[in-house]
Amino acid sequence: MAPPSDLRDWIALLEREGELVRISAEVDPDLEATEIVDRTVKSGGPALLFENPKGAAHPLLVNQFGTERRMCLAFGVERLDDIAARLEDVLELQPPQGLVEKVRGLRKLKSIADSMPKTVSKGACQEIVLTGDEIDLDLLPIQRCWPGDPAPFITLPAVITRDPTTGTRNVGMYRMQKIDRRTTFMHWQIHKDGAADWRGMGDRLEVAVALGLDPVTAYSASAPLPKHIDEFMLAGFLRDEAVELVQGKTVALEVPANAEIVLEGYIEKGELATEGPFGDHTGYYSPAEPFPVFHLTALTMRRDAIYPSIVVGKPPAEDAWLGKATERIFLPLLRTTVPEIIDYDLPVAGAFHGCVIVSIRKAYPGHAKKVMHAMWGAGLLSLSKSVVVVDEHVDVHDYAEVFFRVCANVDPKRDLVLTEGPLDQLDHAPTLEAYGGKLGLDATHKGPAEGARPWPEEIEMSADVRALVDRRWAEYGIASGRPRDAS
Ligand SMILES: Cc1cc2nc3c(=O)[nH]c(=O)nc-3n(C[C@H](O)[C@H](O)[C@H](O)COP(=O)(O)O)c2cc1C
Ligand SMILES: [Mn+2]
Repeated sequence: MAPPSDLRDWIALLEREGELVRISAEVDPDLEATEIVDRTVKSGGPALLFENPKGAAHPLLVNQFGTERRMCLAFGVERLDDIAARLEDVLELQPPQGLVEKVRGLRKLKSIADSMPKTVSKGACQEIVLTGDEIDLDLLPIQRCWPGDPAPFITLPAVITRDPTTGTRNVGMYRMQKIDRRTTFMHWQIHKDGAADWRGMGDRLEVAVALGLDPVTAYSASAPLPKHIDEFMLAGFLRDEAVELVQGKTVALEVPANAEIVLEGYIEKGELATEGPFGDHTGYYSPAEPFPVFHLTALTMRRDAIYPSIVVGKPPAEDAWLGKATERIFLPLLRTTVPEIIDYDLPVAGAFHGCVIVSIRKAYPGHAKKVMHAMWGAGLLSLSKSVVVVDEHVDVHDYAEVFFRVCANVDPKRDLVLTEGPLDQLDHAPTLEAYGGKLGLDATHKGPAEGARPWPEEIEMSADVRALVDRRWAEYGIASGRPRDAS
């Protein structure tokens, strides 16, 4: 099934699939909505459409991404790995051999060409245009998520900028603390592309913010692409349909035509103020710090616009599944430079940058250490605080098995790598902000060339005995237990 074409199409799909509940009771976007959402997310519950958020003129959609099933519905796939398979197919573009191959190759090239965003003349996102004094963020049910948050925060935006030097577009998801009816902060962390556009700005940097997109385009804003790649192109590829853009009303930026709401405006060079604290995805409040101020020049909307939000906090929260989508989608990309990687896992409890588990096809001494350094050199994975490397036959998603391998196979003196480098700006544990220690754990089997004694063999039952017990299982009369060999 094709991914939804806009937020309304997505809401209709969620409703047909029994994945959305409408809440007509008046609910306060100040804290109350968070408590409802947090309980719902942690019990694997549905997306919530608050039709009567207190004090606002528009409904509030939360938890659209909160389960694996909804994430798959969003992308129109059975399993998240199916998304990666399509990407892998394109990345393995080889010079075609015969005619059939050539036609197949052309089709692949076409799917890339068709992914480029295209400009259209009219968009539903501009059915209503408010400028100057008409702009009023109080119309929107912006959530104040946690008791220590000083103000409401826009949490699910696609923030659009252009590189002041090259002109390439960037789209990112960065929280925006509301300051007043026409002003917010822009939380561009130091390692992000949005922050690079900001650092390179002249006197003014124009910014557009799209809210309420089709789920794939909304996801793409959170995708850690290299700086020169437009996130809307990835969205077009993943949707199999180009993202349509319209010219902004007051900025020289294009915005998604299907957005529910668009905020247009600018950042003034050197204008910083104190943002935060914010109850963050680390499970702690990130501290108040200076961040740029965003001035709105227009607020455009669809008629009856729906405002989307996401609540982060102690994991697992809704953003877990945005992270898992990235983990799956980026595996083929990671493999283009580190082909020995079999699989990897970013545990949700590790808050994305805390821990990476990676399995490799080990071929030479120090190979696991090479892969650790590759991870610490790859895009935003470079912020990973710890990397655990296991052999190819270990299931990286089975944390009990990974723990077993770490305990069984690591000599801390020989197999730990302690180094340092950039860390997630939100991580409060390092002595300095955004920089500190990193830990690598080599839990692979080691050879003599790595200073190990002869490695013992792992225990496995022989295949013929397993087959025999499978055949005879009923005869033994054991009701419980694993009747058939699952390995
Ligand atoms: C719900 C959610 C909230 C996020 N909030 C922020 C934020 O406030 N600041 C930030 O720099 N990154 C934030 N991120 C991470 C960025 O969206 C992500 O790193 C993305 O790759 C940034 O895009 P860029 O690399 O084009 O800058 C958030 C991600 C999610 C899923
Ligand atoms: Mn980017």
